[in-house]
Amino acid sequence: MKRLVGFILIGLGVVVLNVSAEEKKNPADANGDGKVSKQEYCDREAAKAKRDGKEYNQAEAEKKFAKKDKDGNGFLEGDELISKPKTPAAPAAPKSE
Ligand SMILES: [Ca+2]
Ligand SMILES: [Ca+2]
Repeated sequence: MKRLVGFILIGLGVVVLNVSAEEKKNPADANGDGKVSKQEYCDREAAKAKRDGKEYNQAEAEKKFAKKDKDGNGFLEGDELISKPKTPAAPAAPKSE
């Protein structure tokens, strides 16, 4: 019986590990609350622009944020964070990220 409990605990541990691996923190989620606020999004856009040597455009970033924020609650969460296109892109296309 003890053995069975051990197996169950190991099983639970594996499940927990899998879940946390799936719920990977979004890189834009600076404070790790699971959603990306407009501030976090803009900060990330600014950092990206800086990295790419481009000029950061706050208005443009806010526009992009508003487009992603489908329910308009001021946070990107759940499906709003998934930016994958519905039709899979050609596998040969290089990733720009
Ligand atoms: Ca956050
Ligand atoms: Ca939202």
